Amino acid sequence: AAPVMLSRFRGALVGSVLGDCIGGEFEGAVDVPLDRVLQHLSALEDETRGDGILQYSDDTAMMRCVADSLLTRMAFDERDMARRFAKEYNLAPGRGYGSGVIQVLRKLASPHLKDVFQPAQAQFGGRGSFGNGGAMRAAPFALAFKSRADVCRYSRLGAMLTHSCSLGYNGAALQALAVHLSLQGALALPKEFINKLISEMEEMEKDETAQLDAKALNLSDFPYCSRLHRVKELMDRNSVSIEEVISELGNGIAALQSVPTAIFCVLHCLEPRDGLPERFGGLERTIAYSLALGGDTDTIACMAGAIAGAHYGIDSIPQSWQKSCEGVEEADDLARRLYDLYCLP
Ligand code: 8NA
Ligand code: MG
Ligand code: MG
Repeated sequence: AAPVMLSRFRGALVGSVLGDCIGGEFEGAVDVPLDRVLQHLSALEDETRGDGILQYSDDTAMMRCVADSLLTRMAFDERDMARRFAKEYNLAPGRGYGSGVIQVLRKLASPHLKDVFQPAQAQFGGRGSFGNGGAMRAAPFALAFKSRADVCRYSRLGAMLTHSCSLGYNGAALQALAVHLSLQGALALPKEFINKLISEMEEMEKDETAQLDAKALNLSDFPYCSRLHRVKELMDRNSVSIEEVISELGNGIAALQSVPTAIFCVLHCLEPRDGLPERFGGLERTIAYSLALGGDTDTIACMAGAIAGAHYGIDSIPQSWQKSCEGVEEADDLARRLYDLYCLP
């Protein structure tokens, strides 16, 4: 079974980078007609295309820091990971970071900083960020840790370096868990997959801090659980419009409005869908569909790409797509090394 698992690991990180690079085209767009998505995707197959390779953004830059840190330290080391985020931002500040997180990354660069979690806690008047920046980089946690409990614990801590609101770090844990389950082949039974995520989030959202944050933001008591129940309802429908998905699940930069959405994209595209080319495999459908939702397309496609890539494996990803995106080889290398680490007794 080793080659299958290796293919899934590589698919997860390469899928994540592809979503980021390919999705960047429509980031922030309100209305993205499917025609435009398909045009953008078919341009990837055109080798004579003159506009060069698609660049990755903050999503991939930070995912690489997470993977590098886990590989170097062979464990979660908050100081090392924080240092890598700060250094990466300093080297390439123009990768499209969220406007709030920049302040955290600047503070994390200080050699005098005692508590690396403190800068994130000072964000947004002390409430912390609920953005999807913790979730967009969470995939490597699922490749570094075997048990569900560890995947949860460390993806949350890793997110807390920049996102101290529970909506931010619980969204990261949800994304890491989805990749974890997908690596195990859990998407073969979609209903069980979503039920497992719901029961995990029920545990997480029972927490007092999660309850208080939800109240302070005027959300229902178990915000992720209630979105995941909506995902389940949408799965049961024969046809779902893009508009319904956006209004039920969201497509924004908040983790709550994008992680469940990314999970839905993967589930919805397990089967062929009207409007998407028949020659597309599941990973291609997932990325195409994520882009068509508009909004935070690079991040939603990045998260959906990681979950889908873990399910379908590296061989499902067209070579032309891989060649069109910056950072694919590096992501593939990180995935192979995380696989070796994972296989250590
Ligand atoms: P962040 O922590 O700066 O959060 C992103 C944004 O969410 C902030 O700038 C705020 O507007 C808002 N926000 C978060 N928490 C709160 C709060 N407690 N109260 C009020 N407002 C809040 O950065 P991040 O790392 O979470 O951001 C990730 C996203 O930004 C990714 O999608 C990434 O690609 C990037 N990005 C997105 C867009 C876009 O148009 N969708 C554009 C540029 C960059
Ligand atoms: Mg981005
Ligand atoms: Mg984004």
